[in-house]
Amino acid sequence: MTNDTQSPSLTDGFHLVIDALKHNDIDTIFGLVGIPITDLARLAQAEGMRFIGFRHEQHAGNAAAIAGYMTQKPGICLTVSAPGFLNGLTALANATTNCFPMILISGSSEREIVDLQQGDYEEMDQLNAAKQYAKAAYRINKAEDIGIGIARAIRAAVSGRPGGVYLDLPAQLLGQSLDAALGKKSLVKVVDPVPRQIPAPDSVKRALDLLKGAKRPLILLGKGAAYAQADADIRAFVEKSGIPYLPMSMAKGLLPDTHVQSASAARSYVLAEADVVVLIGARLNWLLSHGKGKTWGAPKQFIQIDISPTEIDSNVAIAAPVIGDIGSCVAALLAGLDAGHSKPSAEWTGAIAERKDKNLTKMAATLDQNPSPMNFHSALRAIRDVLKTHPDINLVNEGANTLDYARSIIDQYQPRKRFDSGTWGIMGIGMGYAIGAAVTSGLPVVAIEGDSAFGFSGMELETICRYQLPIVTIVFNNNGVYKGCDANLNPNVKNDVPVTAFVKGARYDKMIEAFGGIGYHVATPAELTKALTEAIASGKPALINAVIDEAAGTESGRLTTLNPKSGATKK
Ligand code: ADP
Ligand code: TZD
Repeated sequence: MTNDTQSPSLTDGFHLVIDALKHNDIDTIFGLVGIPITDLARLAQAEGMRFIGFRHEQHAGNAAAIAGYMTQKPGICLTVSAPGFLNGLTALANATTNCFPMILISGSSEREIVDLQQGDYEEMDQLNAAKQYAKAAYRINKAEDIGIGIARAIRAAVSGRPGGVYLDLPAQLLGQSLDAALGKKSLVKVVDPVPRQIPAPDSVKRALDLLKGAKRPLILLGKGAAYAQADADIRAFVEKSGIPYLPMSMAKGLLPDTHVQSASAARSYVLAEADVVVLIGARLNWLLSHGKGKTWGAPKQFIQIDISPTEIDSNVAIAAPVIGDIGSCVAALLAGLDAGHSKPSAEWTGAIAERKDKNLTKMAATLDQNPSPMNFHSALRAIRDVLKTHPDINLVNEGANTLDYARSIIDQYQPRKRFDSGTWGIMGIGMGYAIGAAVTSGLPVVAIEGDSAFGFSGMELETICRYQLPIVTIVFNNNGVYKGCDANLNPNVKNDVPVTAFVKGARYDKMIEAFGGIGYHVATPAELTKALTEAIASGKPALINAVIDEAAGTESGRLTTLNPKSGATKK
């Protein structure tokens, strides 16, 4: 350890970093060791923190980000310089994009050599590289600044709109000594890191007035609403107002998906027909067709609750912005509702109920089929029925068809239990989010993964087995990206591999067996039910290789229209 030979009256950069994190109740670091941070990880462990070591920094970063989302405390990811930092940077950018609080801490090489570009080991100007992908980026150069630097990083990550923060720790900083008493005094405990931001009363009144005149109101809950941990008030607002609501994918479970006011099964209808829409922690980005066009049908007026003032009018005009933290804003709206709010008309709620019934009956018929080989629907039916009996399980989900179908078929019953590709539609979050969720909650995780999606983070199965985490990964194996039945288009190379194809009949279950986990290979819904039930009950790392019809699904799932088409695919 670094401090073995140190005089008791001295401390150093290594110790101060760990002391500063612990001083702010941070108890876990996700990372990957090497020069110059190996001893930092050792010290963290020696000081009673958990260090969860990964096989690739992107997944450590994703674990940190999801831990941040679950707890409102920044998740910490620790990496080495240049390449390790860059591997973590994708996760930092993804966290910022999704408004998850995390801090990427990377060691960096000698400043004088980096700045003169003299070719140091893992040389890179990391601070400047990070700036454009992070909410904030800082470097600490002096040991006595570690306390304030960590405080600054924490506050930047969690206050206002949460996001990813980069913290650069030059190798020589870690080795710097400082008088121990001075060091102790330099630590900073962040006071009120997530301050309430109370909305202006006139903005609340404007919103309530608009709502009062609505004939076909709709509430849209986004993952900002889930993040805010204002679950009781959000539920009370929905129920007291009587307004139908739609959850965005990660807001599922904020109210149970089986709630009578959920309009999920009539999504297209309510988006097109609503006249006043209350956005609570949801952005009008591509996931909501930018608030305009065919999806949104007739012109409508928006009430938008968000902590970030510049989110307002980002895509369409917002009639009633309410700026503040969701807890305070929803509480204010709720208080305002008491004064003579009338519930939406039976005509509106009745029309929605009718659509829901029709769509649910149609979906039930599709789900009840038992094609051979299994398709997305029959596999997801089996999973849905098992998960119904485990409402507190964390669900991770990525892929194209696997993501789109699972999102609509698997119900969530509790808040902040669903973690998916999110705002970027990124592949590769699977095992990182699963590990982050398992470590943070101490509860089991089921990760439903397209076979392509799984491949991005598959090596973390070793991490899952090493830490014996209760994670069941289900790989929807249809032999390729989207589907597995594309043709070779190469006129010059006979039997060339189609661009979307993988090895046919791959046995992903064998991968986890290599690390001592339990592998299952299933081809029918009944086998899937049995394997999943057993795997969850075991509490052990498991992987279920679920064989799915390689012709099922569509290219890019529900995003087919986003694909520009070339001559190659047109013929
Ligand atoms: P979704 O993808 O579910 O639609 P988004 O990630 O697009 O959700 O939107 C989340 C929004 O929530 C962001 O605009 C963010 O600023 C906002 N937000 C996050 N946390 C809070 C909070 N505590 N209070 C208010 N707004 C928040
Ligand atoms: N790379 C990254 C980082 N993110 C992406 N979204 C993609 C590539 C492109 N992509 C998608 O948008 S979905 C997907 C890729 C590669 C995988 C789809 O195949 P799958 O899922 O096997 O995971 P389905 O369920 O079989 O469609």
